[in-house]
Amino acid sequence: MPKQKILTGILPGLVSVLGVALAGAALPSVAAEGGLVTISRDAADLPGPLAKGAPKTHKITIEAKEITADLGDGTKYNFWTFDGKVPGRFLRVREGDTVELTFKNAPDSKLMHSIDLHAVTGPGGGAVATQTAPGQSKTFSFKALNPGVYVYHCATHLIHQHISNGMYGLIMVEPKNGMKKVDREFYVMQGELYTVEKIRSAPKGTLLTHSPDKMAAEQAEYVVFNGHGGVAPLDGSSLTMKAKVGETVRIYWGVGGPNYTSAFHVIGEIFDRVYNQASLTAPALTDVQTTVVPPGGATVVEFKLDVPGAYLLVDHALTRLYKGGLGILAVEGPANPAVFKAEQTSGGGH
Ligand SMILES: [Cu+2]
Repeated sequence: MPKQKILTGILPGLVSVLGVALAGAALPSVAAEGGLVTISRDAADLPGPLAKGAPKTHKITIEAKEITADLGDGTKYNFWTFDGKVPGRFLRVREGDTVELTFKNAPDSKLMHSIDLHAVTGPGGGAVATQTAPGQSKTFSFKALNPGVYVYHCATHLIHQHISNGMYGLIMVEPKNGMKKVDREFYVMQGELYTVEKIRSAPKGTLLTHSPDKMAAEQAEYVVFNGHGGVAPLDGSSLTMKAKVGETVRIYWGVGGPNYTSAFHVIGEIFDRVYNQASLTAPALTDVQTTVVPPGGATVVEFKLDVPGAYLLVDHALTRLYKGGLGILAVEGPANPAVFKAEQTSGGGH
């Protein structure tokens, strides 16, 4: 089908198309096409809450890896990653714990890399201690003094390029008494890619090229969630999550950026609680539609699922939806006509 026909036929009805397509079990896959490696981290890939107890020391090793991978729309990109995934893994420690962090840079890397964790109290957040050449490693330790959910990122010149290319993640410092239990937790981070090629203009299989000029102008071609730059049904897949009616979900939402502030919103839901700016010690906001998350910042939101269907995670600066910024929370379970009642509409016929 000609690209223009797809755009005019599907884009205006994207939400309804997805709503129909995802009511059943057939979800778009996050797996890359053609066997090419995907760096997109599954949004359900994070450790559970920590057991309570005396302060501990966590020995953590993180390795910088430069990987060519599928972008989620059939094109390829040279990602720079922590441990081969975007975002880097969700680190979880407790207030008062000590972290002994060994930072490695893979032998086949072309560049220096490092790590700056916003949970660190100390120069550079660790970046001054971890500027690491390919094949080398550095170790430093820090005490997690302040509870919260913090961004970490590479802080090697050009920092914004290292972040854009995928070097960001979240570290949670749980409050001493932990958080209230929820049924499911998800981990999503928003980022931007600056490519010479316009989005959806290059043939499948093309290795895209980073554009320093577009990065300097803050004109991203792609807005990615967990490094995934595809929008189902335009590109065949999106970042997907699954849950059930009756469950309460918590989403840790961080922005690597490097430049765009996110207006985080879930289409069809209302956040029952927002831990604004990822502060876990201030009282949570209640009943929030959209919450603002700056680059290098995070939020934590919770909501109960009352009605089955597909709920779209977006940056409500909605131009970015069409640049790849889409997550789909597919909720299965019995209909709940007391809360929502509608005739199923055809997604394609509008
Ligand atoms: Cu780096």
